[in-house]
Amino acid sequence: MNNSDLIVATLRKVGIRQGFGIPSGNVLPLLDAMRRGGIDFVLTAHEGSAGFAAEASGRMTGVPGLCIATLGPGATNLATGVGSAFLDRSPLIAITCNLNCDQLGRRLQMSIDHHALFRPIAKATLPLRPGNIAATLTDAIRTALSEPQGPVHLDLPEDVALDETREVIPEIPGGARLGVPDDAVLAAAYERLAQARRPVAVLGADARRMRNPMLLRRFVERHKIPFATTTMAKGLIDEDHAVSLGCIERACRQVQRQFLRQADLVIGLGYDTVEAEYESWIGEVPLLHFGLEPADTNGKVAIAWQVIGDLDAVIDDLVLRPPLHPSWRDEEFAEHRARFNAALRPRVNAFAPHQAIDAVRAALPADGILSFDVGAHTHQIASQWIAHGPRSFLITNGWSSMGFGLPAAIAAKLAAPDRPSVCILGDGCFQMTCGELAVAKRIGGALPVVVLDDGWLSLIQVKQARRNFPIYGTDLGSTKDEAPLTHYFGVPVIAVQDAPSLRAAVTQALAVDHPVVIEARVDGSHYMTTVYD
Ligand SMILES: Cc1ncc(C[n+]2csc(CCOP(=O)(O)OP(=O)(O)O)c2C)c(N)n1
Ligand SMILES: [Mg+2]
Repeated sequence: MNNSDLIVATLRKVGIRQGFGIPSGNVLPLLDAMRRGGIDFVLTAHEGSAGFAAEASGRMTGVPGLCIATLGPGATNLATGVGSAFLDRSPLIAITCNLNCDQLGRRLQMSIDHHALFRPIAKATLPLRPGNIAATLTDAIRTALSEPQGPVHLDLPEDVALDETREVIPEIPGGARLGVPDDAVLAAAYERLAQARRPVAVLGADARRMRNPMLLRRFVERHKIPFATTTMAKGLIDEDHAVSLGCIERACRQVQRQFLRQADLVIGLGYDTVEAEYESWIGEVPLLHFGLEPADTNGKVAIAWQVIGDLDAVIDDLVLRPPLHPSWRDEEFAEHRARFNAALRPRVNAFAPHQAIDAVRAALPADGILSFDVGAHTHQIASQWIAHGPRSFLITNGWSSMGFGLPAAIAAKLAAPDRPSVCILGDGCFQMTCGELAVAKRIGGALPVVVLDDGWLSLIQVKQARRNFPIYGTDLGSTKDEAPLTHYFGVPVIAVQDAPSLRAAVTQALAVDHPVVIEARVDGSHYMTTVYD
């Protein structure tokens, strides 16, 4: 057995089934060990996508995602995806392959200091060296899975990859969870909660880490507390719930802020400020923060109490305490939702993004997975989409990088092949990652890829207009009057100009065994009012 075999056997024992990446000569020993050792290598079009796919895989499965790249430019490309796992807190192992040990640090083709590159965007960056492979992998896995979870980078010189080893496959560590807070801390939190007449819960990204997200639902139901979510926490409680308020800090955010500021207590549940800092929306309302880390604020937020610890244990404690009786009227939530939904769907004269998003939602079954990308469409989707369950709504909001949507959809297909999956991309994001369609085709299975073709980097164009900058450098070029392509890399294309055709196209594309690009030619004018209200 060589060190590559040891690495593959160990990662397989962790539960890793795929690694995403692009090979080079230096990667070949590891690639061949993957072939022999039962970890599929998924060749992507760009290493950034490999990182995003691995990140999404980590989120979907709870097992660290794996991505692989060559040195230098492979590593810098990969870094974009690794950064996503860092700010969005997903377990991930990123391996860069390298020159031989005696060449490291010299001025040689493609060679840079990988550890310096990954240090700011990984929880750890570790060299793999002979005799120390099993211990380094154990350390990496434990670190990636310990709260807050995140990426670990490993550097593998080619001679190390090829060296024979007598090391044995190690026992696989779990991640360290946070402790359970003292009774007194939990009791004080409940007491503070019991004083509130109009409490609102806001679920955040770290609540996704709960082993039992049903506790969140039990909490809001037992104490009759309405809940909103951040973008990444959508679906942890079915948003069709009677006390659901929807997503905050996205399209029509002012409607949400107005409601939240009527509260007399905000309860942050797994709230991670990387998605939206508290001070941007909380106003004067006091905060009761339950998190994996203390709330990061600008010092002006009225923090009533904080509880840091294992979220399952903390919320279970709140669920077991006597029910509270806030003074909300039941109708207030439905009234608010109606107001929010109406604001998100202004009257339009042409096929609009909000109509397209509703059409896709209508075509995707409730248990389906939506992956999408970064732009004005993200804001609209986050506010408008109804997410019914955990792990059904894949987006990056901490890292917020264009290019996430399509690789995430590919990873979701691999992680949950039986669940229907749809991907929505802005046309700018599509231009950045359309090569990944070839990957989706190789993998097979239905994957409607809906491109919201509005001809603009709309989010940036809207910002230009709102901030009185001339419109410049944001025009992608309209394709409205051109016949659509018949295929990208063998993936067929359907062009649609209205909501019923889009819904029908998605339904049709969900029934075949290959990806389909659905070009939705939309007019994004309403973003000007919905995205920046
Ligand atoms: C890697 C990266 N580069 C730039 C940005 C800044 N940015 C955010 S949204 C956006 C425009 C995206 O355009 P498109 O995909 O067409 O979506 P739209 O805004 O039109 O919905 C840009 C350039 C980013 N978030 N990530
Ligand atoms: Mg666009």
